[in-house]
Amino acid sequence: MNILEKIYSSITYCDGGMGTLLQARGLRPGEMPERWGVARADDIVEIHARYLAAGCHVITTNTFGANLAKYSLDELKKIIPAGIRNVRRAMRDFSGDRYVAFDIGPTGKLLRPLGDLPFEEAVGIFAESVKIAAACDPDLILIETMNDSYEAKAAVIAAKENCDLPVFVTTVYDERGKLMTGADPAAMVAMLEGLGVDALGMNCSLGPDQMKDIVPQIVAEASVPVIVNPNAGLPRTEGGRTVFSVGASHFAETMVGIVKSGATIVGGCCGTTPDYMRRLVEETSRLPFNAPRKKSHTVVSSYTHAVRVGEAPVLIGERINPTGKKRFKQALRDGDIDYILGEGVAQQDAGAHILDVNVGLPEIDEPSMMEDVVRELQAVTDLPLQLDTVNGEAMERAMRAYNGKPMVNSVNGKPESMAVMFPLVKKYGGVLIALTIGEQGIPDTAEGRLAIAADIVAKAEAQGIARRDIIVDPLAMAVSSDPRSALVTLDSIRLIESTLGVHTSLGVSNISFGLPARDMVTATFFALALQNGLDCAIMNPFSGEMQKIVHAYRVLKDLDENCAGYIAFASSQAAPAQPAQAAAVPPPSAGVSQEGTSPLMHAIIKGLKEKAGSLAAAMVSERAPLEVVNAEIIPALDIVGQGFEAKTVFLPQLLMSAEAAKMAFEAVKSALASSGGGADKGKVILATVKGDIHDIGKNIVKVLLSNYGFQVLDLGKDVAPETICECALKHDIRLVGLSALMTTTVPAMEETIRLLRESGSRAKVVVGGAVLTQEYADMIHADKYCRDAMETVRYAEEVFSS
Ligand code: B12
Repeated sequence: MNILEKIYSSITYCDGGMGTLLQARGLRPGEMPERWGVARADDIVEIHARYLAAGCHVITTNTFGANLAKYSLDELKKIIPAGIRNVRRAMRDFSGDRYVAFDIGPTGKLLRPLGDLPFEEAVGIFAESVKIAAACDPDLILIETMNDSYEAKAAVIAAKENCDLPVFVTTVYDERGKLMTGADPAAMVAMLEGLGVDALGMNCSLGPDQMKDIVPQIVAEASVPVIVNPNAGLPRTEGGRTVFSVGASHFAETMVGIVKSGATIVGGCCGTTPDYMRRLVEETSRLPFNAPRKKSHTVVSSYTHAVRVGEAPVLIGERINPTGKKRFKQALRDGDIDYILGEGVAQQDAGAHILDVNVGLPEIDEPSMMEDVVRELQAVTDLPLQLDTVNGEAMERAMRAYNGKPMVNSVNGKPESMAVMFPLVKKYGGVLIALTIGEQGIPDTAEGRLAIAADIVAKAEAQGIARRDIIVDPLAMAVSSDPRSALVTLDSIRLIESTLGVHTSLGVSNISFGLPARDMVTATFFALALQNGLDCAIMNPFSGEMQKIVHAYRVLKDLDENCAGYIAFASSQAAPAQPAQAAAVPPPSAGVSQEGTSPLMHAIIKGLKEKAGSLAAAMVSERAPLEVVNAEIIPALDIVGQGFEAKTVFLPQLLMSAEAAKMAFEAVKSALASSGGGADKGKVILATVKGDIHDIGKNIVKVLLSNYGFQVLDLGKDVAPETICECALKHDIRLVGLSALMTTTVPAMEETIRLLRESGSRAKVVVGGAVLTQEYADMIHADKYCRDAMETVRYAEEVFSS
């Protein structure tokens, strides 16, 4: 039977760790394990054979790092075929269901916006490996150890575009069930199933004990088989060697619970050996097989979380759309993305759950603008997006760039529309909004609209798009021009939902077009639509009337535990200073407390670069520049840092905030008073220590020292102790300033001080950075600890005047 038949018929066993076994056979630190496939093929074959003997079905090739980011194409052409050949050789002596999994690990580089690697380059890197592997005929592709959902998406696209092999994906969760870049299991399942993977789950980083609570979350969401390949517990270092905390018996016993909770493809990762797998097979092979169950819920996702449709009203913010908005049109013409991002952030604050993104203007390049806006929006908001365009190229570029499972707005009943949108949804995944517009326009009866919806659903299903991934929009026309319009739409919602079993969405604002005091009509219509079963509304989240309806509706429908959301909203209404913004619906899932923040702090917290820059520039004309730094920029970053620690803020947001803080500081820099009068008071070295890339604080210190007349030799960030030492000796430096922001990099600071002293340098060392305290500074024998930049200037004056 082939691998797809196998995973739907019985528990399937993957193999366990490879790296740790190679180390035991002499793999040196820093040596590339994949090269052993060619140079030490017999060792690799023997390890594979031991896993086969233990009862494993899926044997992973030793090609984890075999990609263009680490090897030349010529070398890949040797390593990858050798990797697949080695598994086949090992299998010769074994019968039964055995499969070769071509293994793909991460590139080792961070994708934009976290790092430098563009998404399409990542796709290209993986594509080369897939092409070489596909020619050697493995049984499946296993994309594993992915800790960034975006990189996982790049790898899946590369696999799907370059071969027809089944694709399995496992990602790395932390103990709280989040990827490094923030995704929870529901978000990962939504995106990966949307991309059409055949099995998914988790591996590495944790042991079975830490994974057992996360597995049910994946099983509850997934329609495909769930893979669980844990480490042999958590690693620790003993005498320079990595050892793992869990033995084979405990591993296998814990895996029993994991299989019972629904995982059907199981194996091991770092630290596990053939013995672990043998015990695993012994303990679990007689357990009943929990065949994966198809789920029927409708889900969209962002890079952090999923939004489920059908439980409570889903609010889709309509403000990123040029229709009828002069300012927005101008922003599009000027390429003023920051304005658009601001609209996104504000709607999230006002309680939107999803953001509609429409940037269509005839005079602009819509595909490029759509792609840019989608990429940038994802850096400032973690809400799922509804991609809103009829332009196929714009839709494809947006879907590719999107890090999750989007809403796709829209398809209609015309064949040409379906021909464009269905293949895109099939390839990239998404929930498709189906408008009830046919060849003859919009029918004026509910039955007519149902017929179009039924036709779209049937044709989509025939193309392999699940019914749950279609939401019907029965359309609302202005009641001022057609008095029966609202009634027909309300009937359509009921009829379509009860007949087709799909969810519905509606742009509700249109109904009141042409009437005065539109909000009143729109909000009442919205309430009626909700009562008739409407699931999603494309609406203006800043409308107070709409907010009132949503909050009251949630209370009346028992969707608001202890009426907490309603009470918060009502009290915000009572406080006149804060209109609709105060109580989101329900409170935004992610973010940080922003109470009492100024507009500049808000811009930094939200990562709005341009805005932070212009606000800071305006502020320095009224306030002392250093005060802007100390009372605005640093506290804003502190708030983001606290959110990061509490796991409500994730790396992409942290990064955007850092960028915004830098922009703000750039604006402040030129205004910082120079009291040095161009004097050369002496040379000072500044550096952020080895292993640490935080440099905002160090750069502030640099600007101040320079402005006070010191010549700063800035060695940058992540600087080795030797480099600092060499420079200090070469220039006979009298003062070295070291910065460290992480507890883990304080030892590098200590090492630098030690080396400076040993080298005979006469430099005094001043240390700083958020993590340092006077106590730490004493412990590592620094001459001085300075809390901020101004204190550093004073100390420098002291050193050079003595
Ligand atoms: C911005 C930021 C980032 C940005 C940095 C961008 C950049 N170019 O600097 C990015 C997104 C890249 C980042 C990455 C990471 N970060 Co970070 N980051 C922060 C954040 C939010 C703000 C830091 C900052 O710039 N503050 C503002 C500046 C002005 O303050 P400051 O540096 O303290 O500087 C002042 C004084 O300390 C002093 N000073 C500073 N340097 C010097 C030097 C001398 C000589 C002197 C005398 C004085 C002095 O004067 C300055 C001005 O008054 C902090 C949280 C926080 N509140 O500190 C986390 C934080 C430092 N990061 C953290 C972590 C964990 C990380 C990552 C490991 C995350 C990850 N999983 O990848 C990576 C680290 C990668 C690495 N190897 O370094 C943790 C560290 C935890 C710890 N205690 O060890 C923090 C504390 C967040 C948290 N609460 O968890 N981060």
